[in-house]
Amino acid sequence: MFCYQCEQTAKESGCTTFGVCGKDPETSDLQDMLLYLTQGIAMYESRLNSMGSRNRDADRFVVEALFTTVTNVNFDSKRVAKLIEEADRIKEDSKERYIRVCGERSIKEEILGGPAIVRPEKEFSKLLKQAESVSLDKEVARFGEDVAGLRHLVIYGLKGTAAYADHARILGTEDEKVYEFFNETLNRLAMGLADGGELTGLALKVGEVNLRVMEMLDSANTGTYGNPVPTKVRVTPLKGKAILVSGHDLKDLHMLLKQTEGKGINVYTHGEMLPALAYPELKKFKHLVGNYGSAWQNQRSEFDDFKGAILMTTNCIQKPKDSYKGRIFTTGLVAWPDVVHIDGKKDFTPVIEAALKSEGFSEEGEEKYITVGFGHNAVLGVADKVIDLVKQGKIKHFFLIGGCDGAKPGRNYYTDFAQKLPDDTVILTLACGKYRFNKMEFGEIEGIPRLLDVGQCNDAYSAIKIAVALADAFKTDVNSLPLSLILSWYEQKAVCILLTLLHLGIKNMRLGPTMPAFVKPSVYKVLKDNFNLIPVTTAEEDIKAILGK
Ligand code: SF4
Ligand code: SF3
Repeated sequence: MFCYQCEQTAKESGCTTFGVCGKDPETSDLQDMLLYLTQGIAMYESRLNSMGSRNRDADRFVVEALFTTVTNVNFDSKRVAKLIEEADRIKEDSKERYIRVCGERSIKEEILGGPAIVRPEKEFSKLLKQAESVSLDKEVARFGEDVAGLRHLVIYGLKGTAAYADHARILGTEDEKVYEFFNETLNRLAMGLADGGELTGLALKVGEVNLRVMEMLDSANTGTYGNPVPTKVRVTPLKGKAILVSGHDLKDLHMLLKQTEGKGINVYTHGEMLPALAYPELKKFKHLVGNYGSAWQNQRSEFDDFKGAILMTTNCIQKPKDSYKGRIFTTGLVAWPDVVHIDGKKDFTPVIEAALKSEGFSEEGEEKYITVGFGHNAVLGVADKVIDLVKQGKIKHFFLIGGCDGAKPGRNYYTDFAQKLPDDTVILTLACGKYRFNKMEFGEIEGIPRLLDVGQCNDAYSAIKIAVALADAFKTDVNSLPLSLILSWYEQKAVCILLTLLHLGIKNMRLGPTMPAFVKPSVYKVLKDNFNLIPVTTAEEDIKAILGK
């Protein structure tokens, strides 16, 4: 196995014997095999697309396959092996279509090799050997570290974008151009693209397409569930039976809320599901009572303590403890071996039964609340007031402190940073990294809360809209605003968001807790020279460097 796609990677260079995330070598290699076959599908589909022929099933499969290989999504080698079978079937279909369409148009078909012609072995042990032969370290051997690193930057960015495209698709929003981009990009990589300049351009293009995808997801979420509104959210449990819903998929939560209505079960959000509590069509369910726990890396103790059933809708899942293995469930693309997976029509009866069988909370926790729901609509609704406060010097600086959370000790940086900021600054935050400080008291500036929770990681789109609106109001550009971006990354969604911000030309961002292992020094130099992307140091030093005090 070889995997260095996340921040947690072993020795900051790569997991080679077992994933720090819990991914075993078998699953890791099979995921690389799935990625390889997906490139094969894309090789045919990109050619078909340029001839005006499309196949939505193949397009959707490409996106789902990429999302499956994101960190902390699928740990189940058997499920990945099934996807490999499906990939093979789709690829052979695409190939047939390619030959047929070329024939119909009297176009000479290209003789394709590599991923386009590989057929997965039928016998599992042989398949594993075959998968090993296409694991991503082979690219390092073939292209050298720097070029392979750039190719992987593109692939990991695509994986993140695929996750958002899949969420948007689930709510009925798709874009042909986006699918074409996935096909074309995977094709270029499969054809051996090795030019550093072109790869850098392609990485920024991933950022551009990701912006479009986040916009699609934003309109899918707000179009279906309404615009988030500032909402006081309880963060301690209520007495009674309970279900905890984690991950990013709002539709799963909505379906579960409908299925649990009137059943005497309280539903709580966990991790990245917290922003769901601010959507009008979700918060109207009285039994959606609040948030429990914090970010994904604390789940093993928090799920252990939770007195009900748990539903994982997407990443990030960790190896379940035996104490709750019988009451945790997965759905969608997230999976863990031997954990009950709910698919098809999403009948959540097993989750409901497990909740009713569990003891539930015997008493109420001490009342505690936080406020969420500051998406672009809510913040831009008070834009005039915010602009006035800036003009009067009452708000001196904005900080976007956002991104993924993780397990490493260095992540206290983000808590320190938020805590040490002067009172005349406003913090925008998003994604699960916010749990480092979202239960702290920051107060208000003339009625505007100093801490504004913009939403999930994909709501980076909201943050961008807010920044652009502020820049417009001050007749300047985003880089000239009194705004600093302090980002934390962990998995590949953070990679595509970073690429979006770079595509927008945003400079002077600070990134931590460490630089990605696949961003090699030569690539980092390009990012430093062109965008002044800076690694985080200490909260004191960085605040001083930004504010001069
Ligand atoms: Fe290692 Fe991260 Fe890959 Fe898991 S996803 S195997 S922790 S690099
Ligand atoms: Fe967190 Fe996994 Fe990235 Fe959506 S839940 S941000 S790490």
